[in-house]
Amino acid sequence: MSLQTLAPNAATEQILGALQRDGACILRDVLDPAEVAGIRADTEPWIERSQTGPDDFTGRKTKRTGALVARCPSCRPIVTHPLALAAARAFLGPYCERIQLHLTQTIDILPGQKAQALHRDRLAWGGYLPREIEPQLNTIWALTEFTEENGATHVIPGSQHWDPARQPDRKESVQATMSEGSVLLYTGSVIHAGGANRSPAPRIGMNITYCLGWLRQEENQYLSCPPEIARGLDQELTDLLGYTMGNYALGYYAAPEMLEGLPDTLPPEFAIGRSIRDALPNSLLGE
Ligand SMILES: O=C(O)CCC(=O)C(=O)O
Ligand SMILES: [Fe+2]
Repeated sequence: MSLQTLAPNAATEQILGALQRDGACILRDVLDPAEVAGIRADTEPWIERSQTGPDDFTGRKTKRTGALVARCPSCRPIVTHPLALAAARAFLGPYCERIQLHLTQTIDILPGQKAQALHRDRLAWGGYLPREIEPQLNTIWALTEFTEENGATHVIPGSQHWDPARQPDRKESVQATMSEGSVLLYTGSVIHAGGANRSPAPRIGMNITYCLGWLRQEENQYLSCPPEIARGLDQELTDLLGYTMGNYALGYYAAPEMLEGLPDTLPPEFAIGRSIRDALPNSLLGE
């Protein structure tokens, strides 16, 4: 068994087919070396200052670094990468009106780190979501090559379809080996884990994940990228962060004071400096 590796110009339907069958697939060589180098340079000082994990799951020899939208401008086009967004919108579209950004995190697996416990990422929401709902689609961008020795992600193809009681065995997994600049796509339901790093150098991946617009985000995006920073970013990105309505009724806030002639509840765009006219639907503006 192995994961499908697709070309960067793969059609969304092809990606969706692979995700439905295996729960994961690789898109090879999506970023060019200059883009990877830019992200490495931007993230390096933050990774440098990050602590290793406090437990076995996060990894005592693994550094995790978040808030990448606010901290590292070169990560922003990756969050809105058309390939990843098209896949996420197609995969999650049946369950929501809007998708949102769930997590931004570099995962720097240092030499000597043991393999992570196999898991499903949807456990972030506990066991409350019905199985028929796919809540999450993940990307992990290879900022170094991913090899069997340095801890390429383990994935158990097809495990998203398993009976929840079935226990996974690492022997059933394959490793997502891939070149620098490639990306692994995997669902919130497929069983996977970070690998052991038996090499002398770090394995660095950038985990950018998306979820249904009506769920709570793993990384609090309003605190990680507050309005002062968000107001300078592109709308596609701020929509993903959550500075927009999740649907007609989801995500408004009460303005600090009544504004002449307009309702005192506002869509979140207003907090990042978009005009009321841009932020409110025409029906409320009487147009
Ligand atoms: O680092 C990896 O390859 C995967 C990490 C992971 O699955 C997680 O931390 O949830
Ligand atoms: Fe995971």
